[in-house]
Amino acid sequence: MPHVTTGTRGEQHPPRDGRRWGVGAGLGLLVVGAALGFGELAAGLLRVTSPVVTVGDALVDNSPQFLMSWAIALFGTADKAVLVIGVLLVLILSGAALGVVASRRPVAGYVGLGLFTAVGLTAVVLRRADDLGAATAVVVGGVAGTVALALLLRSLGPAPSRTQGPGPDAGPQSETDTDRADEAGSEEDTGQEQGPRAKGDADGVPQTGPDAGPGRRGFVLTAAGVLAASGTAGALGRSLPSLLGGAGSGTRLALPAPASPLPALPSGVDLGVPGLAPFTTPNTDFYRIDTALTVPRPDPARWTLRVHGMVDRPFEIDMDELLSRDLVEADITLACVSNQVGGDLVGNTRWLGFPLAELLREAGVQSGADQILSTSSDGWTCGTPTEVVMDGRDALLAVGMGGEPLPHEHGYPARMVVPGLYGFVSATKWVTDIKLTRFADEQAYWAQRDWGVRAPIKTMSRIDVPSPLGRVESGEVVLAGVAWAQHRGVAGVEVRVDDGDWWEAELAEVPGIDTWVQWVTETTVDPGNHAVEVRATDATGFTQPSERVDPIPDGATGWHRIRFTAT
Ligand SMILES: Nc1nc2c(c(=O)[nH]1)N[C@H]1C(S)=C(S)[C@@H](COP(=O)(O)O)O[C@H]1N2
Ligand SMILES: [Mo]
Repeated sequence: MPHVTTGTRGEQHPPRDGRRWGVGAGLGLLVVGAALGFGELAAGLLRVTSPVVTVGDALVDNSPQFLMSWAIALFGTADKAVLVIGVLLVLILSGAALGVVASRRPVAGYVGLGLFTAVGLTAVVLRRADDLGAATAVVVGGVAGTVALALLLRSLGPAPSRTQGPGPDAGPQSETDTDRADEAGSEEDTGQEQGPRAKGDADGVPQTGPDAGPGRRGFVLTAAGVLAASGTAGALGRSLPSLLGGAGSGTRLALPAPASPLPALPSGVDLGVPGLAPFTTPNTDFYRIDTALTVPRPDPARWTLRVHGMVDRPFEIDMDELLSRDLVEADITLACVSNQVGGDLVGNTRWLGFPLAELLREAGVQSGADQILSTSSDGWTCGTPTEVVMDGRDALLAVGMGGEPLPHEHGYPARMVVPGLYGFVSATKWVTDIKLTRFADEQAYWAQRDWGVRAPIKTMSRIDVPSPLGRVESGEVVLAGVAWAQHRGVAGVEVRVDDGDWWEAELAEVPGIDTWVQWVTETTVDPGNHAVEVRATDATGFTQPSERVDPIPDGATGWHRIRFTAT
């Protein structure tokens, strides 16, 4: 590749301020890109969580409670996308700042990169995520960023305020690469430790002789080389897990038929009212709530569940053995404690799994072990009252949902489901560990964050039709919705319009007491604005209170009220 020294360098040194800022910011972004790209590649090769995700996960784990509830309330299932965008914005801004500073004071750039690396390593420690491998990925990213910074700075030539090279005090980590790259007078030396990108980058560095600041052309070429190398590394890292097969690859479990299948759902479960939530929530529409930034993908071939703690016979069970057991089916409506009155963090389906109580009986639960502390493959923990799981209800170690293996988002290859308890105290997805312990001795993830400890699902009802603020024709109007009181059953649903008298809605059929029930009724309204309210009474005779209570710590209460307009 021919490299020509242009005669225009004079006007570039020093370039105008705005321009220099722009170049600095661009340089910083390239450096951050190199760190991320190669961090991603290392994570892919080592099959560990990528540095960005580790940092995001650590943020999720350690963000204050109010921020988490706020994010869930405001963004619902999109809270993760918002967090990722936030992390990227911070990276872009700090990367640009790092570049601007580094193009004037290189040492500061290396120190900045060291800080980036330190943040990543802190996140690894906080997450205790795949420890050594994840840390290695962070360090590889830091080294790549350092090398990129050195190459880019050198291609820029001496900075105006830079009277000497960065010298031996360059940056707290990966000194070797940095110093070598910076002190080296020739491309051959810098290329030495750069692995796959050595060629591209070396090519990008113009050979303009010892005294010539390589200038704009050199910078552009180096920048292009760095960009190409980082992009390739990042893309490769992202696609490696599926290329290498195994965990996360396309192969899905083939589920056996249930040993004791449930009869088909009664046809009367669905009233077929347009706009009303279907009795069975399709898997693709099922709400998703968890703390995982990237969906964990444990390999079913290597999956095991360990049952231990206060038990007489601790054991471990793998997927082959689990699937060879007599599996049962159960219709259960799952609900999230964060669901607001009228919210949609609730769904119903038919689950396939092995009774949790039987597993625990095999292990022999010792007296006093009042908590089942379950842990997911990504380290989330959940505390479930032992007596609830053992009381005869259909608490499952589930492998199937809606006639299919669990979708990855919903806990593949195995999760817990306990009818009557909010998900955060019962429904561990990607579960790999069950420890019998005492509530007094150990606290699960959300309990540590001031949420409830024993959290039965509260009796609740929701209006789906008309839609909130919807328009309908005056005259006969259909009102419909769902109500739930898992493991107690819904005895009745009452409705009132414009604060008038309550009347009983008609209930659809249900397969049991663990699911929600559809309700429907009709009324006549004049043109104008109207309000509908609903309240359910469960089979214990308890009627939903009107008092509005926030989801934290153990579930919202209040009557769902919507407004609509009749024309
Ligand atoms: N591993 C793991 N399992 C988890 C969670 C989590 O954050 N991590 N969240 C729980 C919560 S709060 C709820 S409401 C349910 C939601 O299950 P779903 O996403 O399948 O609807 O999963 C539970 N299981
Ligand atoms: Mo939840």
